[in-house]
Amino acid sequence: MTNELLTLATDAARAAATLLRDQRPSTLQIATKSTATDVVTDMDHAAERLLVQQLRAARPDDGFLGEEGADEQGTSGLTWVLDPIDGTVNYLYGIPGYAVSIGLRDGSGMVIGVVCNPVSGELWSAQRGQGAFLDGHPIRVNEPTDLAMALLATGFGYDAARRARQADVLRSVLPRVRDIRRFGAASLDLCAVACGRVDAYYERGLKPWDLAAGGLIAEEAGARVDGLAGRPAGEDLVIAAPQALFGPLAELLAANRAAED
Ligand code: LIP
Repeated sequence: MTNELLTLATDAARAAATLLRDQRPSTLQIATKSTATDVVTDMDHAAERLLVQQLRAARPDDGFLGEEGADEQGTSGLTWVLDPIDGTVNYLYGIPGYAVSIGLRDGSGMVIGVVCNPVSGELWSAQRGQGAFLDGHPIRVNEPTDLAMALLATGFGYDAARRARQADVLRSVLPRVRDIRRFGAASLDLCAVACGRVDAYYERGLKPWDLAAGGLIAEEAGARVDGLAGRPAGEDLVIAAPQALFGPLAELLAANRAAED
């Protein structure tokens, strides 16, 4: 059954990606959310409506949880976790680093994940226990063992006080690693870990829809995706890294209280 669900999610992601890429108005209607820099556009809402409409048509009994307001319990035991535009600020500025992220979860966790970059056309996917793929080709994480040679991705919140703390953490991390990349979309950061474009990723403050699909894709590509001190990956902190790198990175982040404001 998961093959059919993956096909459904892939088709929906590509439909939303086409909408975002080809029907982006020259002037986006913008509103703000948690802070003045936390924006949502009319295209975020349009893409989420399209995703819910297309998925619900095939799966009327499933639940929905979306960044822009979709929130339905469902009766099937399956819930679609949607980020219609992950990397909204990049979309607003015309930076080609945003994604449509579709996860499906059951009572045991994530079942499938699909992340599509509308500009590059790249589509990452995974089914629980069946590996991770980029455009249908199998992908695996890098296997570095030396943190000092690791290329890390991270991100920052919208709240100024949290950003100050995240800068403090970054100040300690940056000299201990090869370098840092800040792409601006968590789902693409997690997919970058999955296909070896970066060695690891960490960020505090991710919402379920940021993590759902990309977290499964990274895990199925061989990454450990967790929080600190045995806690699961979540809003406190997400660390995605190859097994050999996870411990040293987690130790460095814990020493700098990266899971605290
Ligand atoms: C984004 C995340 C990213 C984070 C950004 C922003 P959004 O999500 O994917 O990792 O660093 O600040 O939260 O708001 O574009 O959906």
